Amino acid sequence: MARLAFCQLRTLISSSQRNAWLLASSQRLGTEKYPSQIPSFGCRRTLCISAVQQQEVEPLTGKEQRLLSNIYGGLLNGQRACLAEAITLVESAHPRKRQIALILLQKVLSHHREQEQLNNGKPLAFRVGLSGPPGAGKSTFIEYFGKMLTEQGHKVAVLAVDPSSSTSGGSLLGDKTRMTELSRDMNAYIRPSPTRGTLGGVTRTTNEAILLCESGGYNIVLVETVGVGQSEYAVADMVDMFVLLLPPAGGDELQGIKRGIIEMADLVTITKADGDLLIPARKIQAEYVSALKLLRKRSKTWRPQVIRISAKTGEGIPELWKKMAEFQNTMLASGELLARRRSQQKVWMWNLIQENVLLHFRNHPAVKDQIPLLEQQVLAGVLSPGHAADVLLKAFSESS
Ligand SMILES: Nc1nc2c(ncn2[C@@H]2O[C@H](COP(=O)(O)OP(=O)(O)OP(=O)(O)O)[C@@H](O)[C@H]2O)c(=O)[nH]1
Ligand SMILES: [Mg+2]
Repeated sequence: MARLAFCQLRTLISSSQRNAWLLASSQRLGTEKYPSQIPSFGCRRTLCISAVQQQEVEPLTGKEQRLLSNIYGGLLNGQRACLAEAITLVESAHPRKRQIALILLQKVLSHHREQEQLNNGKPLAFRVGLSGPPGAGKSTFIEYFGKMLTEQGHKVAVLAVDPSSSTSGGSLLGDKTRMTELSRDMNAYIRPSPTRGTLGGVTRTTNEAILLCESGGYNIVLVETVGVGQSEYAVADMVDMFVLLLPPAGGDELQGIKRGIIEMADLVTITKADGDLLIPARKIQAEYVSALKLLRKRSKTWRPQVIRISAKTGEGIPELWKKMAEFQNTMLASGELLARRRSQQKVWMWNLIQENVLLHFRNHPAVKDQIPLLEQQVLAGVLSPGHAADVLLKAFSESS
C-alpha cells in the first residue's frame, strides 16, 4: 500500500509538472500574472520540473499563440464564436489542444479573479443547476425562463450535462429544437452536451465551460441535467443553487426520485401546472412540502421550498426567479454561497485526480492486459472481487 501511495504521488507530481510547464508557457506568452495562480512546489523542484517538461513539451508555435490570443481576446469581448471555440478547445481530448486549453484556462482564471476583486469579492455570475426526470419539462422551462431573463437585460448561458448521450449516441439535453427562440437570442448562449465521454470527463469540461461563459459576460449560467445516473450529483457540485424540476406525475412515478437528490435541492419546482395537470400539480406540491420537512437540511439559513410553474402559461415563473434571487442574497449574506464555491473547488480537484489516477491505472502496461481476464473470472464467480483487485494493485505497485 505504501508503494501504491508512492505511485499515486508520482501521478500527482506529474500534474505539478504540467503546472510548471504552464508557468513556462505563460511566461513565454508574456502573461506574468500566472506565477501567483500556480501552487508553489519549491523553487528547486519547479526549476527541475520545468527543465524536464521543456524537453517533453513543444513550446507554443506562432500559430498556436495567435490562436490562443484570438480566442481569449474574442471571449472577453463577448464574441459567441470565440466562446464556442474556447469550449471546443477544453472539450478536446487531443493532448496538444488540451495543453493549449490549460493555458487559456489559467488566463481566464486570472482575469476572473481580478474581476471578482473589482466586484468586492462577489461572484460574477449566478450558477443554477436544473435537474429532473426525463420529460419533466426542463428544456421548455429554460426556453421561457431564459427569454424572460434576457428581456430583463441578463445574459444567459445554458449548458448541458448528459452522460447518457455517450451511450444513446445523441444528446437528449441542450436540445436546441425545444429552445428555438432562446437559441436565436443574441443575449443567450446554448451549448449542448458533448456527445462523447464519461461523466467525469463531461463534468470536468462543464466546470471549465462555466468559467468560460462567465468570462464571456454571461451573468446567469443554467446547467441542465437529466435525473439519471449520477449526473445530478455532479451538477449539484458545480452550481450555487440546485433546482429540482418534477412533473405532476402520480406518486408511483416519483418513487424513483432518489431521496439524496431531494436533499440536495434548494428549490423543488412542480412543472406543467396548467389545464388538467393543475390539480395533480397541487397535490404533488403538498406532498413535497410535507416530505421536505422530514429531510436533512443542506443550509443553515435557507429552507428549501416547493413551488408550481407552467412553461405553457408562464404562471409561477416570475415568482420562481424571485425565490432564486432571494436564495442568492440570503446565501451571499450568510457567507454560505462563497463557502459552497470553495468546497466545490476542492471536490473538483479530487474528481480530476480520481479520474486521472484511474486512467493511469487502467492503461498501465503491468495491469492493462490482465484486466479483461480478471474481470471475466470475477463475473464467473471464480475469483472474488477483493482478490482480483489485490492482484491488479500488486502488479501495479510492483512495476511502478
Ligand atoms: N402542459 C404542459 N406541458 C409541458 C410544459 N412544459 C413542458 N411540457 C411538455 O412536456 C414534454 C417534455 O418537455 P421537455 O421540456 O422536453 O422536457 P425535458 O425535461 O427537457 O425532457 P428531457 O430533456 O428529454 O429530459 C413536451 O411534450 C412539452 O411540450 C408545461 O408547462 N405545460
Ligand atoms: Mg430537455
